[in-house]
Amino acid sequence: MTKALTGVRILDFTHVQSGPTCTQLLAWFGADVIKVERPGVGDITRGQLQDIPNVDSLYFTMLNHNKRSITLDTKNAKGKEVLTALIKSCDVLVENFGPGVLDRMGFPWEKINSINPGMIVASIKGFGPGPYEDCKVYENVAQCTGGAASTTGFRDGLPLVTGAQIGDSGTGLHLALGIVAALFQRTRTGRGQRVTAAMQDGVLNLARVKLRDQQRLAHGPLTEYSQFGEGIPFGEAVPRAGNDSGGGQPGRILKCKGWETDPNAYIYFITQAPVWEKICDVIGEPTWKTHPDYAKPAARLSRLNDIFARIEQWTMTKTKFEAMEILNKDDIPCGPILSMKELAEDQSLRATGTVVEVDHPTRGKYLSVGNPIKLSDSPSEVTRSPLLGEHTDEILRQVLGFSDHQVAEIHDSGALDPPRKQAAE
Ligand code: CAO
Repeated sequence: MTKALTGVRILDFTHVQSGPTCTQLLAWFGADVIKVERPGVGDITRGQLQDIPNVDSLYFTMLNHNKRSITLDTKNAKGKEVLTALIKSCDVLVENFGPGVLDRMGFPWEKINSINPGMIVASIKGFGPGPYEDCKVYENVAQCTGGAASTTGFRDGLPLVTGAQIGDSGTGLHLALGIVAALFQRTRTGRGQRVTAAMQDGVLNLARVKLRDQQRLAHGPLTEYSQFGEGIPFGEAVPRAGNDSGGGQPGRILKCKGWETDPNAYIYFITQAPVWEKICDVIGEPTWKTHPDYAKPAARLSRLNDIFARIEQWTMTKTKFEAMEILNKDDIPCGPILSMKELAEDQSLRATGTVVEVDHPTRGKYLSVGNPIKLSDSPSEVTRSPLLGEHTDEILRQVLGFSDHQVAEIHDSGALDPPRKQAAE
């Protein structure tokens, strides 16, 4: 069966997390992703956070499914020839090197464009043009500079980063969309183009509602924030709002049965206005349906702490799953706080392929997150990540069409060998 991106070939120069997330998605949609790695070293994540000695880490395997790996020293003269051949044979080059690396390698956009005018060159950098454009950036730097950290956490505590990798994986997702859009435009123009996604921009895009709130501050306090009900004045910038909901409906994380020993025995509970009367019935406060202090959303705003304390008295009598079942019958929006252990064991996520078991020749079986985007006519199978350089000869012969003699020459040139260490002075 053909897939959405069957026939698209990607020259994958990505490493660590942000870029690999992007190319993994493209591979799941059917693109042939050829990951170019440094001989002997490979993507640095192969050896990071290793749980089993000398085996590709889960960090690497979970970000590089469905790809092929070729090792190539692109600073070697013959290596540059092979890279040029790869540029001619691929549709898209994806990279997330530090600023200026591709230029220093001898492959600026103009050169790539002259080698293959149809090639789309997609890049992730930490920042767009501006004062920080030369900086190297990792996940938490992006979360901090993109507005997420200043708006995450509790008002009287430190800024917080979130466990969801919105800087790396979030920007990888943005880039993937840019690449697919550029591929679509190329069907009309025949031309390649540059696609860039800066991690700061990606995080700010995901923190868009907080820029909304920044502008609302000029017109008065943010009434849905707990601090309004607590009578604490707002400053010049959007404050951290704890677990307050980002929408217009107040929400909180509340304890459930077992919270004393289970760190995840909690539920997110939203007091959505249209179901307020049902909430009153469920928690055993039917008089609140008509009481002037509780009946209307505006009246409730200054009493949210008391209201949620009362709701929590009720949630503490139920497990998070019992509460979810009861509340959902009445369309009361809520969500149990699910641990990674619970998600790993969730059979419905297994059934949809969102959580998959993958077999790897040196690591054995492990769990991964499959393609979260489902296409009805382009199903995704998750296949294991490649070993370092596993497909080098296959790519040289089958993709680039090199003869035995040429392949031998490439081997002899040192382009496939780890760079020799410089002798100590
Ligand atoms: N052959 C020969 N050299 C290679 C090579 C290959 N196949 N692949 C990479 N290299 C070389 C590069 O040419 C570069 O050399 P120079 O510095 O001499 O030009 C060198 O490897 C280092 O590249 P780098 O700057 O990308 O890597 P780093 O480890 O120093 O920095 C990172 C890593 C992530 C901070 C940086 O790549 C970056 O800022 N990327 C953009 C933002 C990003 O994606 N960050 C998210 C990372 S995930 O948290």
